[in-house]
Amino acid sequence: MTRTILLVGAPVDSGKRGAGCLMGPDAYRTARLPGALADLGHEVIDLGNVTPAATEAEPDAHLHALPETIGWTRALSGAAEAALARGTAIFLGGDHALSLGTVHGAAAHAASSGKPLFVLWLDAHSDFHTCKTTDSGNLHGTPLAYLTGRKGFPGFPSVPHPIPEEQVAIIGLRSVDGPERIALEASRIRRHDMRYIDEHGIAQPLTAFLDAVAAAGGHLHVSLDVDFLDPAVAPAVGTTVPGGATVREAHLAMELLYDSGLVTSMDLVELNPMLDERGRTAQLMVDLAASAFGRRVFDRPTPRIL
Ligand code: B3U
Ligand code: MN
Ligand code: MN
Repeated sequence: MTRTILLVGAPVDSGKRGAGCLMGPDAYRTARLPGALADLGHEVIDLGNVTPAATEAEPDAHLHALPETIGWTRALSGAAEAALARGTAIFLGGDHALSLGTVHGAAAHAASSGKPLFVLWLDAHSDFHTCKTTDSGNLHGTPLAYLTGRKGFPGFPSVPHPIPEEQVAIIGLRSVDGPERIALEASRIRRHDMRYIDEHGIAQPLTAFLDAVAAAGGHLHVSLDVDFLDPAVAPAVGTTVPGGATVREAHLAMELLYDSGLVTSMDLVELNPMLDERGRTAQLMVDLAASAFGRRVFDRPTPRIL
């Protein structure tokens, strides 16, 4: 199935302290993401980079770059909603704080289409802190709490379309802080740590989630954090955690996503080109995005594994 794919640059670097993610969108362009998608037959439209909205918000002593992140959230929500009205959107990050905005906009788009929005979070971390529980003060650790409608985000845009918890799946977990664990365990969020993947493979939890999306007739937003991958194959990220997904596990996940035909938007987040080795992480992320949009060795669907 060929699509119209909108590329939206989101050079967000305010979600944590170490700079560099602002170079991500250009790294993806340099690694030929637009060409790779066009080679698959898609119409690719690069909308350029978004800039943060002006905001009156006051800085906060504990939360790093709060006003800037609120400005990004506003701008990216609008940009996401506008892009989704035209086709499938891929957001080129930028750190994971960008999802505060992109998923906010995707939720608005889904609501106006009368469809439920499902969110797949591929990440070492659960990003389930509120502004009150984060120890680091780094807002890239908060989007899933905001988007599911948890309280504790003063100054941020309101969340008129919170994602119901059972419509969220996190896969790849291996670094979860205490308050996040307590909140997750009290939630209906589907969550799979690396041990689960070691025991069952990645296809089983992903296929189960995709079946739920299909049964509900939902839209699917995928948020792919570079640190979902093992740092040995994807070093260009500030928050490396050993024991991540292999290249093959990640490609299989992307191939299953393509086969499902359900993906309506995707974030590529946390790539820090300053930390890369000869562009290998950027290239791997581009290759994964290509798999998610139809690149394959043989033209056949992956057999069901469940
Ligand atoms: N949970 C920690 C670490 C973290 C979350 N997301 C990333 N790192 N990338 C925190 O700072 O909230
Ligand atoms: Mn993340
Ligand atoms: Mn992460």
